[in-house]
Amino acid sequence: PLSRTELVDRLRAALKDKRFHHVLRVEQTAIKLAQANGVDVEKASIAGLCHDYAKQRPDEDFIAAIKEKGLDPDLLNYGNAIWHGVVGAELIKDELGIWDEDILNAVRHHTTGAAVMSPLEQVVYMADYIEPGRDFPEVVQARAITKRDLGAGVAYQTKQTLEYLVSRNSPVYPKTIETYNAWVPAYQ
Ligand code: DGI
Ligand code: FE
Ligand code: FE
Ligand code: FE
Repeated sequence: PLSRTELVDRLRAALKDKRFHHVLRVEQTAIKLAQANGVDVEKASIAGLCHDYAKQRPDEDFIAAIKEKGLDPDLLNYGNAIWHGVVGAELIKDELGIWDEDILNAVRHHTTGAAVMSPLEQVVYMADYIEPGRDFPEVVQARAITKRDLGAGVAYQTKQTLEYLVSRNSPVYPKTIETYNAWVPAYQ
């Protein structure tokens, strides 16, 4: 397997500077959330570093991977926002040699969440949302809630994201709605 230094070099090469620095902040935030929640810190580091590995790939790469790997054809109705996690995990497996399914699921679900998420998946989902470079108004509350209760943070982000998508008339990927139904009513 690649060392952390080798992984960082691969991320630096794959991403523009701004995105690369986001990834480093997500890693550090994921490590802290992992320590606070009894999650494997090395897996949190790897997943945090890799979660946006595919973000700057051309659409053709994702379309080819969806077809070649027999992924859900409904994915073709979405775009980079959904593909870079779900399809990006396949590219990470092939190109970075990361085979750990918990890490790959954390990448797959970092944008949409999922009805069932392991503690590592929750850590990466929240680290991406609350890393110190994020500055939308709700992030202050998101950080406080997540520090108190990781699952409550998942519910908070899921509700905010759905409200944001609906307010912009954006298409909602079905998994995002599944995440809402599984997490938000439970935390009322
Ligand atoms: O890759 P990042 O910018 O670090 O963060 P992310 O992977 O969480 O992506 C966030 C974007 O994804 C944000 O603009 C909202 C969008 N998004 C999340 N869920 C959905 C979605 N977009 C669509 N169309 N449908 C969704 O269900
Ligand atoms: Fe992302
Ligand atoms: Fe996110
Ligand atoms: Fe991200």
